[in-house]
Amino acid sequence: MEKLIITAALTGAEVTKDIQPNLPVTPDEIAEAAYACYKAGASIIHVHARDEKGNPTQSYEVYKEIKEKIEAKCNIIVQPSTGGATWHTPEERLQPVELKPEMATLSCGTCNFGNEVFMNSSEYMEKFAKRMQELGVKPEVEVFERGMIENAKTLVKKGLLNTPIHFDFVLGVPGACPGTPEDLMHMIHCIPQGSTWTVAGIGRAETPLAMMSIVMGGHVRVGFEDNIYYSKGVLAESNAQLVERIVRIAKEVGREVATPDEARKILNLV
Ligand code: KMH
Ligand code: ZN
Repeated sequence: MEKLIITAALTGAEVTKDIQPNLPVTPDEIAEAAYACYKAGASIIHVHARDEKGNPTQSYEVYKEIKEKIEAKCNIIVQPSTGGATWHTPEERLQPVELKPEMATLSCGTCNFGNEVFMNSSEYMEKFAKRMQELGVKPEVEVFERGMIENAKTLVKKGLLNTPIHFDFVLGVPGACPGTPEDLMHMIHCIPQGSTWTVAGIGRAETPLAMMSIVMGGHVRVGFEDNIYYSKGVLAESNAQLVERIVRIAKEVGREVATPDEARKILNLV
């Protein structure tokens, strides 16, 4: 089995310091949290930027500052979000891709997202995939619903997405696919052979789905974007604390954890 790639999704676009006081929001806080996660065993940082007021922004300049600050501390893979917040325009969402990061997310379909709609029409998907391909940015295909896997296959057929695809199953978002073990099993059965995949279980689904992935040869995403708690009713102290738990579980079942350079090889980034 390949070594385990752990992604830390530090901030997201929806969580606030009011509900998770340890949420990193400034570029310095994000870089510090990224470094702590790197030391704990993460090899990818999934980044969402915030403006000076703490609101989500897709500003090229803010992502640039965050990327440079993280890269000054360690060689972890920096993966900006192109999902942003539900109210960002496609043009805003695409801005961090212009930094030519090694990876960026590519959401492959529209779904309900809490009380909002997360819009990803074919037009958006094709535009985003094309730009990532032009700039040599590896997409992490975000899958919130089963049909999104088919949309990714369509992008491959159109020559806009290279194989092997790397999927991220984001399961348990209110309004989209739940995060039960059966849901994850079904997703895995539907992806093309040779694909790599990771799972981001939302809320209470985070740890059980991570455990499944560890034993099945998938990879794991944890962090405040997906889950702010360590256990029922107990807020996590830091993103790194959530990474540390995954490293401990992996060790217990004999799955080695990948360094950033090992993750680069597994994901064909080098
Ligand atoms: N914040 C969500 C609306 C991504 O990062 O690519 C979208 C999201 C996906 O978080
Ligand atoms: Zn995200």
